[in-house]
Amino acid sequence: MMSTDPRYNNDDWSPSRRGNSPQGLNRRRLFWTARLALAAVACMGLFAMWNSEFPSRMILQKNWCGDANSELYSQQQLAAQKLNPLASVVGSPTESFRDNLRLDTKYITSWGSGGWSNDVISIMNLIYLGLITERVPVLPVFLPSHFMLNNYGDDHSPLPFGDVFDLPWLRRAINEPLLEWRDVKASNSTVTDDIGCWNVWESIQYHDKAPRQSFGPWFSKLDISYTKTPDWVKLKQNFEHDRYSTFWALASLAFPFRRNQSLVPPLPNKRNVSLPPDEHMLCYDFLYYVAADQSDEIELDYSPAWRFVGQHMQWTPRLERLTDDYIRRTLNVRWDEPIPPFISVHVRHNDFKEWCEPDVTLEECFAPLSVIERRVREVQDELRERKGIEVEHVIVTSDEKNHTWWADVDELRWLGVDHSRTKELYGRWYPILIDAVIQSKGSAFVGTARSTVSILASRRVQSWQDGPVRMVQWGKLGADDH
Ligand SMILES: Nc1nc2c(ncn2[C@@H]2O[C@H](COP(=O)(O)OP(=O)(O)O)[C@@H](O)[C@H]2O)c(=O)[nH]1
Ligand SMILES: [Mg+2]
Repeated sequence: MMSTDPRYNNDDWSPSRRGNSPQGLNRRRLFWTARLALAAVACMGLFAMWNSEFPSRMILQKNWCGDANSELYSQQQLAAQKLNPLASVVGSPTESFRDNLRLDTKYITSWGSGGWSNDVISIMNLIYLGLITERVPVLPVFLPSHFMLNNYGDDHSPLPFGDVFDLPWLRRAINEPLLEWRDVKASNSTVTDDIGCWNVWESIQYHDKAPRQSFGPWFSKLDISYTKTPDWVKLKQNFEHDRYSTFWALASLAFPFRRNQSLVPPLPNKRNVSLPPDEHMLCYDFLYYVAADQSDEIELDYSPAWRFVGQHMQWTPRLERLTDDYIRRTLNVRWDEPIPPFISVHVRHNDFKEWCEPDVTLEECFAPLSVIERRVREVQDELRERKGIEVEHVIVTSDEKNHTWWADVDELRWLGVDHSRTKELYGRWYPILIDAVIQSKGSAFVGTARSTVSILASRRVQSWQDGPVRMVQWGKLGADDH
C-alpha cells in the first residue's frame, strides 16, 4: 500500500520510490539513526572543542544543537563562566578595588612575607581556605622579601603568580575561579583603599606584638586596619614553640556567627581609620602557618592544602620550556633529543646556619656531601627495586656560592646548573624558579630537611613523578645517621 504521509514522499528513501517492504523500513530506520547519531556526535564535538577553547562562544553552539542539550548547555555555561576570571569581577581593573567587586560574589585574600617557597605555601593555603569558605581567592604577587632582607641588590620587581603557575590549568583542576590582584585593582592605581583584615599573627606567636608585616598591602595600595583573631585560632594553645592555626578556625571567621562573636576593637590603620574585618573581601595578615590537623602537615601525604590545591599548581608552559633548555644544557642533550631521567638534589645553606645547634661548627652543622651521597644511593636503589630503572644522572641545585663546595660536587660527577647569565637574561627571580622546576622533574629527589624549597620539591616529585624522596637531616654532627 502506498503511504499518503507526506514525510515519505520528499526524499530518495520515500516509500513511493523504494516501496514499503520490511527491508525498506529497516533501511530507512538505519539511515535516520545514523544521521541523528552523526549530528549528535558533531554537536558534542563542537561543544567540547568550543567549550574548552572559547567558553564565551557557547551561545552559538546552543543554537546549532537545539534545545535537547539546553540543560547540559546551561550547566556548561555556568561552569565556563565560573572559571572565567572576568566573570568574577565587574570588569577591567579599577582604581579602587571595591568598584570592581561583584555584589553577588565574596572574596578572600592575604599576603606573603617570607621566602618565595614560604609564600607559595601561603598562597596554597589561601586558595584552600577559599575552597572551604566558598569565596573567590584574590592572589597576591610574590615580593622579593628574601632578596631585600639579604641586600642582594636593588631589583625589587614583583613576580605575578600567573607568570609562574598555570592559572587556567589550576582553575580547571580545582573547578574554582581564581583572581590575581592585577585583575581587580589597576596595577598603576594611585588610590589607597582602607580595609579591615584579621590579624592572625598576634594570636599564634607571642614575640611580635603586632600584625605580620608584609610589603603585599603596600604594593596593592591598601591601608589595613587589623582586628586580632581570638586566641582559640591557635592549634596548640599557649605553646610558644608552635605557630600553627587551623583552616577551620580561620574559616569559621568567614561566617557571621563566629565573626560577630569574635569582634574586638580594631587597630586604626596608617590613615587613622578603624574598620572591622571586611565581609566582602575577607583578608588575613598571614597564612603560612595553617594546617588541618598538625603542624608542618604540608610535608605529609594527607595534607589537604597539597591534595586539593598544591598538586594542581603546575608550572606555566613557558617556564617548563625554558627549564627544559637548561636541563638539556646541563645533561649535554641535544634540543631534539628526549631528556633522560635524572635525580634532583637540593642543598640549602647560607642563612640556615642560624638553626645550627650551639657550639657546632658549620662543617659539622650542614650535612657533608658524603651524607647526601648516601641518600642519593637510597633513592637509586628504590627506583631500581620499585620501577626497574637505573638512574645515573644527578643534578644538584643549591643556594651555596662557595666554589670549593661546587668543585667537590664535580668530583662526584654530579652536575650543577649554569646560572651565570640567568639573572641578566630573564631577571632576578629566574635562578630559583628554574631550579625549582628542575627539582620537580627529577625521577627521585634528595632535599634538605626544614627547607620549604625542598619540601615543595619532594611533594611535587611524589605527586607528579611517583618518585622516591629523602630529606637529609642536619644541625649537628651525624644528624642524618640512620
Ligand atoms: N637559585 C637557587 N636559589 C635558592 C636555592 N635554594 C634556596 N635558594 C634561595 O633562597 C631562598 C630560600 O627561601 P625560601 O624559598 O623561603 O625557602 P627556605 O628558606 O629554604 O625554606 C629562595 O627563595 C632562593 O632565593 C636553590 O637551589 N637555587
Ligand atoms: Mg624560607
